[in-house]
Amino acid sequence: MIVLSHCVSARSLRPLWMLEELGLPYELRMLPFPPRMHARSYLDLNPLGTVPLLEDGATRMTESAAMCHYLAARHSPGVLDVPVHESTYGAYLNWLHMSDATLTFPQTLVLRYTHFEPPERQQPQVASDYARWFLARLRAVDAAVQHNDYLCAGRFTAADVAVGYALLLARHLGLDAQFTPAVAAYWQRLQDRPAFLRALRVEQEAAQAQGVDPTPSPDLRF
Ligand SMILES: N[C@@H](CCC(=O)N[C@@H](CS)C(=O)NCC(=O)O)C(=O)O
Repeated sequence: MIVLSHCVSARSLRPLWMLEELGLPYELRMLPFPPRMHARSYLDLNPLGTVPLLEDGATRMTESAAMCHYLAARHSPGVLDVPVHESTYGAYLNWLHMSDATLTFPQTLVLRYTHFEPPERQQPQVASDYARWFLARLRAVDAAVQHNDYLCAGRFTAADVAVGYALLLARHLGLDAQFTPAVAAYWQRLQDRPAFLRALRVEQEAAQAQGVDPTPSPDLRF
């Protein structure tokens, strides 16, 4: 049984959404955000204190985009996964890595320096610079979905889940109003997916059932 440690609407939504797309059985372990402050015992499992943590037998992973790759390759070869022999394999890997290294990364600076730091440590200049950085990097997504429903391979893949989370985070940061029409339409296609909607419902129900604050972690203010 796969066990996923998750905070509401954190990057761990990527593997949760994948699990729902794949219809796999899993256990969802909800944590208050940030776990390093509110669930100290979690550090025994993941010394980084970050979510997600995915445990699958002896496999332990702490990178959300890698989990999308892993779950697609293991459980959906040639469907949510793009195999090595397909011509768009390189593009697929590029999107998976870009999703966190290029798209989510600048947003975490916006989040931190506008919402998570106390007022005296907030950095409006850093936040606005990295919001602009993020929106500029979205040009790659805009170009890819101008004439295609999904990012690569002519179908919905794990890369769309990984990049889709960056678009969800942008919504929490109020940056979605600046999406281009093509990116906005792509984001709407992702949000309409039954598995995406199930993932959002499941995390709320699990938070309530496990006594964890159901507020999406990007909406928390410290
Ligand atoms: N690159 C990692 C980043 C993981 C990460 O930083 N997760 C955030 C939530 S989105 C977290 O757990 N933050 C809590 C902390 O830094 O203490 C991934 O994509 O999974």
